[in-house]
Amino acid sequence: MHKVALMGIPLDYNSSHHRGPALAPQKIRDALNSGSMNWCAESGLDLKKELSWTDLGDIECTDEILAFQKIEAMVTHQIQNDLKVLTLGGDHSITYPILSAYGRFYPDLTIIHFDAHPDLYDELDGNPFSHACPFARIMEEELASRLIQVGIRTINPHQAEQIERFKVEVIEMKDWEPGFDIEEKLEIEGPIYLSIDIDALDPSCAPGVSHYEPGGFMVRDVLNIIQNLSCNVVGADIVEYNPKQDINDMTAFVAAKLFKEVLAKML
Ligand SMILES: [Mn+2]
Repeated sequence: MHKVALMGIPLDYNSSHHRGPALAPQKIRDALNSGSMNWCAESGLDLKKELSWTDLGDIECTDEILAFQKIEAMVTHQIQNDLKVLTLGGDHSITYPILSAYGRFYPDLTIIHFDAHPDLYDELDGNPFSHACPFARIMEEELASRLIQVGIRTINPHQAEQIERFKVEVIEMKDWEPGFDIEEKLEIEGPIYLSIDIDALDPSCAPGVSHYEPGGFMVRDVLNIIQNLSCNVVGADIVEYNPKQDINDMTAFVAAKLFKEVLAKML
C-alpha cells in the first residue's frame, strides 16, 4: 500500500527574474540515480527498496492557463486515495494550487515554510500568481490555519504589512539559533505541510537558485529541522532549485538530500 506519491512539476513561468526551475525535477532525479549518492535516509531507511511510495513522474505544465487547475486536480486525486503528496518544483508559485487541494481536506493545517523570502506579495509585476505571491493567496483563502516561516532575511515594508495582516509567524534568519525546536517552541500539533524553497539555504551551499540572498541556513540546519519533526507531515514541496544557475550540480545534490529526508519523514 503506497503512502506517498511523488510528482515533478516542471513549471517556471511565474518566476520574476531567471527561468530554470522547470528543469529541476529531472535534475534531482538524475542526482539520486547518478551513483554518487545512495538512496538511504540518515535513519538507515533504504528508499530505493521501500515499497510504500511511488513516483508518478512529471505533471505536464506547458499550458499556462490550465497548469494550476491540473496541479490542484492531480493533488486532490492523490489525497482522495489516502496518499501524501511530495512534489519537486518548479518555482514557488506551484504551492498555491497544491494548497488549494490540501486546504479542503486538512482544515487545521500548519505550513512550515523554509525560504529567504516571505513570498507574501499581493502581486509582483502585475502577476498575482507570481512565485513571490503564493502565501498571500493561500492565507487570503484560509487554506492553512498557521503559516510559520523560517530562514527569512528579505522583509520589506509591504511584506511586513502582509505578515501582520495574515498573522504569519516568522522566525527571521538573524534570530535563528541552532537547535531551536520549532514544534515545541511554537506549540505545533500538526498536521504539517513543508514548503522548502532551496534559497532558504545559504548560496554558498546551494548556488543553483534564481535569487541570491546570502546569510542563510547550512544544509545541516535544514536536515536537523526536518529530522526532529514528530508531528504528521502530510505533504511537502521542494521548489526553486534552478539548474541553470547551478555549479557542478551541487544544488541538485542538496535538493536530492533534502528529498530523501523529507520522504523518509513522510513514510
Ligand atoms: Mn525564495
